[in-house]
Amino acid sequence: MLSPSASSVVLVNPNRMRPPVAPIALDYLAHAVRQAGFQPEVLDLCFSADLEKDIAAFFSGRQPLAVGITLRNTDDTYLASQDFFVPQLKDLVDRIKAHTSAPIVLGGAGLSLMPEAILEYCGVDMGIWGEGEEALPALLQRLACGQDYRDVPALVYRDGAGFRRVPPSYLSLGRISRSPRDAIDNRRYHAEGGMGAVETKRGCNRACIYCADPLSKGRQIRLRSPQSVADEIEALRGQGVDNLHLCDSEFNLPGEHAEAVCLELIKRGQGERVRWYTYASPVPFSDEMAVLFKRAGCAGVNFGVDSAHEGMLRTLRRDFTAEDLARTADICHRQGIVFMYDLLLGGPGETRDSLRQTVEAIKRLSPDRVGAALGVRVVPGTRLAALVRRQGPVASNPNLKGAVEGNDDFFAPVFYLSSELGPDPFSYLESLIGKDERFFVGAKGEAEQNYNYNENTALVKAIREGYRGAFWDILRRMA
Ligand code: B12
Repeated sequence: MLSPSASSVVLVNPNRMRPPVAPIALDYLAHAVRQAGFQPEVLDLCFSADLEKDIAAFFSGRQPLAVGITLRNTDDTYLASQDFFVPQLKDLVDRIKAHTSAPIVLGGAGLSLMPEAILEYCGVDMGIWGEGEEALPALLQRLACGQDYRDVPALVYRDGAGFRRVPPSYLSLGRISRSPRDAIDNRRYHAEGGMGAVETKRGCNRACIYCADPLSKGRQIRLRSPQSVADEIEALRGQGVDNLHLCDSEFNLPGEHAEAVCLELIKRGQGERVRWYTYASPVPFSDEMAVLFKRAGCAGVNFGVDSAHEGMLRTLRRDFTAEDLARTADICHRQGIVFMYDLLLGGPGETRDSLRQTVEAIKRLSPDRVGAALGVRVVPGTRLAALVRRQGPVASNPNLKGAVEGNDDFFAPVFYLSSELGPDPFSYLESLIGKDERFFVGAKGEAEQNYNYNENTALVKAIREGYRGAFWDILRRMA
């Protein structure tokens, strides 16, 4: 029996979706645990051809202090595919347990949406809910000294028959030191996934009823300094990564921070050396901001607009109007910004009429691409989940699709699809889109115009052929 190494911690990436997306979380966490005096080792299973063999080989001769596993996505969030990843996670946990007795800790954006249910299902006793840079080292310190860890911020731990959550203390991002981005193979992810990743801030203070982000990143916006963002981009460029996707939920909230980051990139001449893509809100957006984006290297913006119907925007609690969508589209056209409008259709109160109005309005605004997702994943802890509960039992709710039987806590993928859309809303949406090739739909496998990035073989092939950039923009350029 090996004695545990008091300082080593294994960080595991189980995400095997294609195209591959770099597990930036492990680059950040490896740095944080190293700073705290521990020795991180990454077991990245993304490219593994034989899981069992690679896990066995990795743990042979190693007995770490703990094993941290990241769960980025609980499922692929599309009604058309409903691919649920938690069973795969359980399988991985079982395999790892067969090779090490080290305690397992789960974390990640997906885990944070329903930590207790996932821990229970996977047979794991500890998880970190939200950010890991302080919580994970704090937990490791307690484990290393054999001390009680039940007050570590953001810890979710088994307590008798159930679990308890310790409240998180959201990080001030100026306080944590910048990751050198050297723990994962960013070069390979760029070559096979077409882009790298960087964050400029965390948290979202908006009230969108369906959104999972505040559950994992908190409601308070915390900014990174533009200098540290630019330094990190330089570190990635040093690894050959010159196409990036920002990992902010929406880069231009707040607008001044986005502009400050752009100014720093422009000052350093990075605008000519890197191409980056981002999610953004249609408000605030201006000609001045668009010009800064472009000069700073922005190659495309995906605006999460959800709908162009005033009533639906209010129901979803978006804080902009259909008029704002028109204004932002005008600015993008005028300033030559390639942009996508991402729609989230079928939410509470959606009718055939509101759907038609949205599709018609969006066609008129003429974004370069449109994402049309029909069906809204109900995430526990959101206002949408509370609304669904008020509508009565899950299994007999006519507005729900997916795993509705015996799934009252929305653990397996369940989707809101307004019954007011009538029978076969997918065909109706298709008929509204018609032959307009700017529209993407969330589908499965090799379907045409598929912007589900789960086993998207068309994208994998394009990236192999040399395409780089955001997936939606690669699909656009391939057309
Ligand atoms: C940017 C983004 C994308 C970009 C990624 C670009 C890139 N190059 O990285 C693109 C567009 C490609 C994308 C695709 C998808 N995405 Co996405 N994406 C995001 C977004 C906005 C940021 C992700 C990110 O990297 N954050 C920054 C890192 C540092 O944060 P983090 O991973 O959460 O890690 C922190 C903590 O969670 C924690 N932590 C993480 N791991 C661990 C492990 C341990 C042991 C511990 C202790 C802690 C810990 O500490 C970390 C540092 O603080 C998130 C929402 C969000 N704000 O996080 C959605 C999000 C993760 N995506 C989501 C989804 C569904 C997808 C897709 C499945 C959609 C699809 N069907 O195509 C694909 C999956 C692709 C894949 N291969 O995994 C969902 C997942 C929801 C769910 N139910 O699980 C999210 C939460 C969005 C949402 N609100 O619904 N995405």
